[in-house]
Amino acid sequence: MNGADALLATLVANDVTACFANPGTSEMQFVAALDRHPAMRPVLCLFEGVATGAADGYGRMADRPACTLLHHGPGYGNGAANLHNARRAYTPMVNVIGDHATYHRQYDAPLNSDIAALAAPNSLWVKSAESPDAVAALAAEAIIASFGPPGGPVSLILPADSAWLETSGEPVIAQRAIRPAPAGEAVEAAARAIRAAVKPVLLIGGQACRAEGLAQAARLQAAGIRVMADTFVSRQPRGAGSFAPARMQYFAEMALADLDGTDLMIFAGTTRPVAFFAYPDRPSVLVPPGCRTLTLADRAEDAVAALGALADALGAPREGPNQPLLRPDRVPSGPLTPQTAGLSVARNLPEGAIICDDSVTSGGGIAGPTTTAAPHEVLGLTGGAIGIGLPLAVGAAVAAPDRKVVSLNGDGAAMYTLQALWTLAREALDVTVVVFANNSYRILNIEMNRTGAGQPGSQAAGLLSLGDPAISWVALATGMGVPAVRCETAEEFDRAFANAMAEPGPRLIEAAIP
Ligand SMILES: Cc1ncc(C[n+]2csc(CCOP(=O)(O)OP(=O)(O)O)c2C)c(N)n1
Ligand SMILES: [Mg+2]
Repeated sequence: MNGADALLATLVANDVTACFANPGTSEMQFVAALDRHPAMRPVLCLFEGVATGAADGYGRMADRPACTLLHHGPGYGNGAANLHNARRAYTPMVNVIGDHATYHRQYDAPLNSDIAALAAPNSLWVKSAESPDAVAALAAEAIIASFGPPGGPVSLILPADSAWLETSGEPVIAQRAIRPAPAGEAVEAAARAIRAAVKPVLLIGGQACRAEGLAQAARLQAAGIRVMADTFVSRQPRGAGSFAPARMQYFAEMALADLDGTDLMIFAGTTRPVAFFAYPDRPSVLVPPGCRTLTLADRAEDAVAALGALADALGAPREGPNQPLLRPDRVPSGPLTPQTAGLSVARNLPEGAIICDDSVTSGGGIAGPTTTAAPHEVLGLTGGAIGIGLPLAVGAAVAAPDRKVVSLNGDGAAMYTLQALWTLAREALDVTVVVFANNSYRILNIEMNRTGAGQPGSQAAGLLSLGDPAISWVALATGMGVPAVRCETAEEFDRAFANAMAEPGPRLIEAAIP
């Protein structure tokens, strides 16, 4: 048994059984050891941003970490944007980063870098296994750290000699920490504050937006408290049978207008909301002036228990409002827009589907009608780094092979990590990819105006347009083995989407929207 075996044995013993990998020479021992540990499923990703985003999607759906296999600092660096997103989704994930043999580092060979420094900002925990005997215990430590609570990515650096040298020893089992229940005073204080408030709002995020949290939050809504969810949520049930909280608006002035008159904001599983960006003369903090704020449960605490206790304390009904099943009964017609596409998604989405949302300005068209679609779940962009919609879908489909996965992407967003299409085909994953092809970074055209940067001239407009040359998503997808169709009308999209929902396997729909 060598160090790589020790690592795989401990990962598998702790139920870490998926590895999204892009290997190099320093990882050859790990790759070879995969043959001796068949319980680990290796998934080749042709760019590290795909591997890290896939591990995020897997972790969100499985509630336990996948691992990645990354090559030195540069491999890690390529995966950093989606690790940033995963950190802000609090997703458990174990990055295994191959490094030079310990004695080789001193020679500063081309791939030498300060991996620990690179990994630190997006890792809850970073350590290097400096000997093969250290590997198993550190792997268990890494897994524990990734669970938090709240969870997040961790990074285990594996020098090549620690992987190839012999070691003995059993796999180490990690004990997962549980979320502490919030203090009784927090619940009592929240109940008191709500009784005294005129217009209280409960803001939920993270764990509070999962099914159990939503059910408790719905009880509070039934008791007269307005419940809102964070703008971007890691994983949230939606559709028939789920409580649909209002959402914090994206733009600061709209958020504050929506909150007008609110005199109390209580946070569960999240913190005080802030604007996504600063704009000249616009506020950063999305709490109305004079409004009191109070934390019921922070991100590490058991927000579900806290919401339940608060609902009990306020004598809320046992059950709150749930969404009905109301599917659009007619095929939408006319030009294809995000709105007509949303109707088609709502009509055809199967029960249990998982939507991976990186659809930027097209998202609003889908969100509305799907609130009464068949029950499904949505994985959102928690860290603002676009290019997650395709990788998330890879990981979600590996974690939940019996569920249909739908990946919704802006054309700009999809171009960051389009290599994921190849992995979808290679692994025959049941994923339908929609690319909203408006040939534009549309949101940035809106932001150009909002930031007061002025009207774009031809140079500036060129940086916001994807139209010249136009990207053929059908060519890109078929070139990587994914069957694809382009739709230009609402009817065409409805048919293509219905077909994709009816058949298993990867599909891409290029939605040509104006
Ligand atoms: C990693 C990363 N790089 C750049 C950006 C800045 N950015 C935000 S939205 C956007 C363009 C989105 O375009 P697209 O996906 O086509 O959506 P659309 O606005 O057209 O709906 C860019 C480049 C970002 N958020 N993340
Ligand atoms: Mg676009």
